[in-house]
Amino acid sequence: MPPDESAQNSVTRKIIHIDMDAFYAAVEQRDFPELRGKPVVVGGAPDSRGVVATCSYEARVFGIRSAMPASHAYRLCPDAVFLRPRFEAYRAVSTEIHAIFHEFTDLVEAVSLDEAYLDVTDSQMQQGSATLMAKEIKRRIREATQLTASAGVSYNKFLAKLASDRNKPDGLCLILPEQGKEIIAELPIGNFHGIGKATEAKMKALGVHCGSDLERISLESLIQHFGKAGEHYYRIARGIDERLVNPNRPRKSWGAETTFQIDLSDKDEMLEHLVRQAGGVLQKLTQKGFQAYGVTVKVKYDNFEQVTRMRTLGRLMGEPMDVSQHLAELLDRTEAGERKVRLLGVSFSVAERLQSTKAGQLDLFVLALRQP
Ligand code: DCP
Ligand code: MG
Repeated sequence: MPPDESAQNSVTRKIIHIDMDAFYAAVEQRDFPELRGKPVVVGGAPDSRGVVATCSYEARVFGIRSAMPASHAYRLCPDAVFLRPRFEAYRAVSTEIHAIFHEFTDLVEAVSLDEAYLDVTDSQMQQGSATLMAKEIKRRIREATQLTASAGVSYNKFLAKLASDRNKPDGLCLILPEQGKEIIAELPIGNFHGIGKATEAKMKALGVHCGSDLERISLESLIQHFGKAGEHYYRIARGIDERLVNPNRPRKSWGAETTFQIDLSDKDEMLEHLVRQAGGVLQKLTQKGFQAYGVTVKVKYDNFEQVTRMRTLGRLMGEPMDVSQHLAELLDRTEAGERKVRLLGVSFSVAERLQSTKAGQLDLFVLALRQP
């Protein structure tokens, strides 16, 4: 499914990159406490032709690294504990952390078991602060898995990834738009994500040793030497990376929520707000050609207690319907009004994409909603 471009095309996006620390090794140290504080190498046996998948930070002190032959790792640290991977355990953790990511946004791109990008530009969690969201994600990961993750926060994927690597382990690093270019200028060319050994050598032959060298090379020259990738390098050198966060799973619901500065106590005001929110969401999802079949209202009371009420909408196409009536009924099934409300949210569960020929009919539907 194509990513949600409307959310991602804004000039300043908020991207979080999350990467677990020494992932396989950390899971082993969690599950076998006697391994904690020790050099642990996960991968092939030291007397085999296998390689190191990863190792604990205690093992990294000896110079052991991912992808190194296990026999070499053994020579560097004979006292290390060598373990075969237990993929089941790693997959279970991966499932847990991805569930956490999806609480913050639907725009989650899993890169591997332990790594993902999140586009939180439109997320209302943590008052919309990406840094606070990253902090909260780390906290929840630790709470759920007893493992640490590092987080990078920035305005594009390249810099978010760079940031997550900066303060490992258990790090949190923010790269602001005004800092991006300077950080890239000083970055050794071999540390650019996506530039492997071969490209690094080629870059150095062109006199490019760091980001500022790269910025001096013309676009034509970069394309001449690196083909299409040259364009990407040209932009990256300038802190520009417009790659979208590509959600791996199609999103199953579209929603919006707002935390109010001052808790609401007037029910009419709450309903008005819900109708407005629903209008915005429905417009977006119909533009994308999705059909809503269910609506959920979320209410958080002033004591942070939260309830959701949902109902199905039935067939929508071709028959403009008054969603505000549904919203009113759902709100009636909560204690909103009797109790003060600090947050209201509305979301729609969506079905498959519609044929483009049906789009006109859906416009009618949105119109009906906007004028309850
Ligand atoms: N992995 C692998 N082979 C590699 C690199 C990684 O099998 N060449 C596996 C083992 C890692 C996991 O993928 O635990 C995640 O890879 P990372 O590059 O994120 O490395 P770690 O999480 O182990 O360490 P770091 O703290 O540097 O992220
Ligand atoms: Mg990792």
